[in-house]
Amino acid sequence: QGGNSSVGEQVYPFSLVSDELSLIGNRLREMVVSEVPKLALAAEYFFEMGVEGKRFRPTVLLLMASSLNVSLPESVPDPVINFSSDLRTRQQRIAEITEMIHVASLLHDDVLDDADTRRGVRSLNILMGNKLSVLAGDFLFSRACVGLASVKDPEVFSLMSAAIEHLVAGEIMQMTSTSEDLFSMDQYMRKTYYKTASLIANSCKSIAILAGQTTEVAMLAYDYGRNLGLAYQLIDDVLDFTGTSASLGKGSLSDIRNGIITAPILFAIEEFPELREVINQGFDDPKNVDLSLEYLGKSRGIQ
Ligand code: GRG
Repeated sequence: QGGNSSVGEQVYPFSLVSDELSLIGNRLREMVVSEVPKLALAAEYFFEMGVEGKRFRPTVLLLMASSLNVSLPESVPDPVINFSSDLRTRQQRIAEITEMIHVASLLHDDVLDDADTRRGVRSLNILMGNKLSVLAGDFLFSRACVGLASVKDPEVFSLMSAAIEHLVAGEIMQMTSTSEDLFSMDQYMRKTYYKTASLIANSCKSIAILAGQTTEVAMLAYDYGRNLGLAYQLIDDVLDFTGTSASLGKGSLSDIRNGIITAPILFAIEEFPELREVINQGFDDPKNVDLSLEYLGKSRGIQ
């Protein structure tokens, strides 16, 4: 982030909106102020400098705003940042709220998965306990709702609310998958839409609606966000499979260790059909754990 927006031919998307991203970082820290000190401490944990994450969602949304707002009056000098300050401010709210919902879901996710690391540091559930982590996530959701109300657009409110519901649905799909679901690529894509892509799709659509774009353009923004979100989660799942603990900021192969079957595992099963049987038999038996890690290790060596 920061610095020149281009080096040679390459343009870094983050630097096109780096000033706005730091504004959003400040706003997020302001939005989680609470008179209950322990809650404020917990809620701001993943908004601190150094553990703020990649800010992928706000970056996409700000860039989407830049590309869609340009069809509004031509007199405005800088289409990237200073388009119409009121419109741009409302779109910044969407970027902040989206990031806040994302962080809230990470807090809950780490409790559900009993994760000990997040963003390369100790997860909040390890640091302050599961109960405080859940409550901090709830607090962030309620602050996100307050932010959403300030945007004053009922359609955007319902799109973003649906995205929150989809996060829950995706997580439940992941938790309650039958063996057939687990080994189905279709089901994997469905779960991935709910768990990851819906939030990006619906927030992109919200940016288009606020820009006053037609229903057709808003749907294109939605499709763009949906496809980007699906690709993002696929890459995240591949990295869990191919990365090392040091590069990931968490243990590698953590999905399979948690009983979660992702696309790369499905592809590994195509290569080693015996792996399906081993996974089916469960990881309670250390022999199965060793055997499946051996298959996965071979598969990882091939790609
Ligand atoms: C109570 C509304 C509510 C939700 C709870 C736990 C849960 C339901 C949903 C979790 C969904 C989840 C964890 C999806 C994973 C999405 C994902 C790709 C996370 C990693 O995103 P990055 O790489 O992370 O953008 P950083 O750390 O950079 O922000």
